Amino acid sequence: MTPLPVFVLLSLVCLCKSDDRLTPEKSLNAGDKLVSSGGIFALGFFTPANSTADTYIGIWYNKIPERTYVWVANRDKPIKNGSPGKLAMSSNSDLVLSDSQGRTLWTTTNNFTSATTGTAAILFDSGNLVIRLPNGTDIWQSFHYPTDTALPDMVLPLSTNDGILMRLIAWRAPDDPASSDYSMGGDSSSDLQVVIWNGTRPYWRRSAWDGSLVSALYQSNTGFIVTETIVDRGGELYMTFTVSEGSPSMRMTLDYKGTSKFLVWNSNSSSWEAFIEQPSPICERYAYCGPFGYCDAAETVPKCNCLSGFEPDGVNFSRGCRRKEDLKCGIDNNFSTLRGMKTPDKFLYVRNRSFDQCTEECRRNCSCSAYAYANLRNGSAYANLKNGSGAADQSRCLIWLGGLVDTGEFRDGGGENLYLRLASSTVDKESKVLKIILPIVASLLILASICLVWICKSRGKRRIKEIKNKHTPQHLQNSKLNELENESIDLPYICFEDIVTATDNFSDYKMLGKGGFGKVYKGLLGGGGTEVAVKRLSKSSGQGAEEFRNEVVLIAKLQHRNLVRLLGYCTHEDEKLLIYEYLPNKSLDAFLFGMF
Ligand SMILES: *[C@@H]1O[C@H](CO)[C@@H](O)[C@H](O)[C@H]1NC(C)=O
Ligand SMILES: *[C@@H]1O[C@H](CO)[C@@H](O)[C@H](O)[C@H]1NC(C)=O
Ligand SMILES: *[C@@H]1O[C@H](CO)[C@@H](O)[C@H](O)[C@H]1NC(C)=O
Ligand SMILES: *[C@@H]1O[C@H](CO)[C@@H](O)[C@H](O)[C@H]1NC(C)=O
Ligand SMILES: *[C@@H]1O[C@H](CO)[C@@H](O)[C@H](O)[C@H]1NC(C)=O
Ligand SMILES: *[C@@H]1O[C@H](CO)[C@@H](O)[C@H](O)[C@H]1NC(C)=O
Ligand SMILES: *[C@@H]1O[C@H](CO)[C@@H](O)[C@H](O)[C@H]1NC(C)=O
Ligand SMILES: *[C@@H]1O[C@H](CO)[C@@H](O)[C@H](O)[C@H]1NC(C)=O
Ligand SMILES: *[C@@H]1O[C@H](CO)[C@@H](O)[C@H](O)[C@H]1NC(C)=O
Ligand SMILES: *[C@@H]1O[C@H](CO)[C@@H](O)[C@H](O)[C@H]1NC(C)=O
Ligand SMILES: CC(=O)N[C@H]1CO[C@H](CO)[C@@H](O)[C@@H]1O
Repeated sequence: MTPLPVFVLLSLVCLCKSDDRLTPEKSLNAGDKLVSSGGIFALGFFTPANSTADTYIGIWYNKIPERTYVWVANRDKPIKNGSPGKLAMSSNSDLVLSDSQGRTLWTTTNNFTSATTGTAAILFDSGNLVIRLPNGTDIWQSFHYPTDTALPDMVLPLSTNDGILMRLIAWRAPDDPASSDYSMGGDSSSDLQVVIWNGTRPYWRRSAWDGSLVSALYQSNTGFIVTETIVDRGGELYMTFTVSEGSPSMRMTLDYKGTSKFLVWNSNSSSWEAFIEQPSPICERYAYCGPFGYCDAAETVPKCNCLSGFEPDGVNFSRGCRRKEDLKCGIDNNFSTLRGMKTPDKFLYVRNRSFDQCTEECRRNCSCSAYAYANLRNGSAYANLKNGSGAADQSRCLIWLGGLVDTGEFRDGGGENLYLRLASSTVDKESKVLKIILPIVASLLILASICLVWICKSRGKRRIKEIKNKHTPQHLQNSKLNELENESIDLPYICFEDIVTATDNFSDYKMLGKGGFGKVYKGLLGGGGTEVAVKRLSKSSGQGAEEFRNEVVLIAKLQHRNLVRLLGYCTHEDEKLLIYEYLPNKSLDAFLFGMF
């Protein structure tokens, strides 16, 4: 017996087992797996723990001991009875999964009629399985057909031109990948919000998008940075999250109980740790306190409350709240401003309105109970929402006819103004009470503000000292940016040369991460050891001076305990830079606005 055939056989087996791609010539059979080039993800056949003999094709983390599936091809059509399956590339460049009897259980549908030699299905280190033509064009990718998991750099559509929105759909049980009733994705009726559904009923809802926080930096206690961004691709809106280079594995998943979780792999404890869960606590559930009611999660025992001017309708909140005083149509046009609110659901999105027109829209309709207004352009990457009647409409006038469900108060900042219609007598009564209390409060306030001004002054001096080499804005190129000075934000301009020094001329080894907005670098400012994270907006980000200015103002206003503090900004020719504090020990309890 010569050793040659054994060697050939062995090398063939090895090729099959370690390769990262399928071709028309090479299919995947039971026991084989594809492994991405860096060894991060694997694709192959699997049978879930505790399951019967059902077999699936899936993608999992190759290096993580706890088997974690991020994608399943044939979740609703398993290969039965342990029969060996085969995943192959058809002559028209589709992936086809078939069982031993040759029945097709799952297939991609690219509708390519001609065979193209050199086409391959490649598993990448991002966890994306891509069918790529020899000329480099991708005709299908698993990231466009997610199951229950979003991975970094995967984009989840919030609004698309064809109205087709992908949803994450939960597994039915921890060991059953079949589609359950829980799903999560953009709400196609408004294009403005993200919802978790239980069947067709909403289970959790994120506040309507107001154009603001389009990108944010979050830092974990182990130093990695998560950036969430809303990306505008020719009028279509996508949400995505990126993590800094060298971060542990992270994923966002909708679990079988309908809870969305951001999870990070902790290699010390060898387990997935959730750092964001929604809905959590229970009172974040959709419409938990009924119409005109909201839940106060800050109380030790979460408790339902009524919006001001309302009282509980009955002994408990099963019917929500009712007006203390009924509205009189045509007379009652007083709006009470509620600040920092989660916008309620079931709004009417009226296009192309100014703020005053929006007020009028609500005022003139007796059944209108509230309105809210935002300029979507105020965000740093404004989007052309579905045109309909023209391109430039960035207004977001929402009006509510009837009950306000699923609203709430953001205590940590964030949220927006909700203008609630109340009976004039209610408003009048409140203003009478104010007339008595006001003088007392006012005198207290004056005292307090004198103290505050004094404290702020001494603090401000200290902070400016911290950031050495602060220069006066001399590189500002246009008047728009000069307006930054007029905004009452105490934000230093940091000169470009200092940033170049701090980041070793934007060296790759200083890079913490990158995303659609650009790159983030770590640096030491002023030689004195102020560690900072520098966000260098890409020149192709399309972010103009106006958007940059808005973002700076916005972030400065939105300083939040979980948001990394903005220390300064810089512009230089067409460079735009934001300088954040870098605090490796900052805890990441929860997102201010949960991403999905
Ligand atoms: C492929 O063709 C089928 C039937 O003709 C159609 O339903 C499907 O949408 C097509 N897929 C694509 C990606 O065009
Ligand atoms: C690649 O080939 C496909 C089909 O032959 C074609 O539709 C596509 O436009 C090509 N892409 C590029 C970048 O040439
Ligand atoms: C499988 O069953 C064991 C014992 O009943 C249980 O501890 C484990 O959590 C189950 N695994 C899954 C994925 O359901
Ligand atoms: C989801 O809906 C089903 C049926 O409508 C219900 O039994 C279940 O309790 C709901 N789940 C949650 C978490 O509310
Ligand atoms: C919006 O309108 C402009 C011109 O009217 C057009 O170029 C663009 O494609 C439209 N966008 C969408 C999302 O329809
Ligand atoms: C794991 O342990 C090492 C050494 O104790 C520590 O430096 C590291 O921060 C820990 N990582 C996590 C994710 O806790
Ligand atoms: C609320 O009260 C109504 C009657 O007033 C009762 O039927 C219902 O069961 C109560 N709901 C809860 C959750 O206690
Ligand atoms: C209020 O607006 C809604 C929706 O536009 C409309 O159906 C309703 O008739 C209006 N009511 C009044 C009193 O104008
Ligand atoms: C948009 O930004 C401008 C200033 O940049 C501000 O005056 C205005 O109130 C903002 N509008 C909304 C609706 O947030
Ligand atoms: C928006 O309304 C104004 C009048 O208020 C009108 O001139 C303009 O054409 C409208 N734009 C769109 C995109 O409908
Ligand atoms: C407090 C207040 O603004 N009350 C007004 C409510 O609306 C009526 C009619 O529009 C006014 O007469 C009240 O002054």
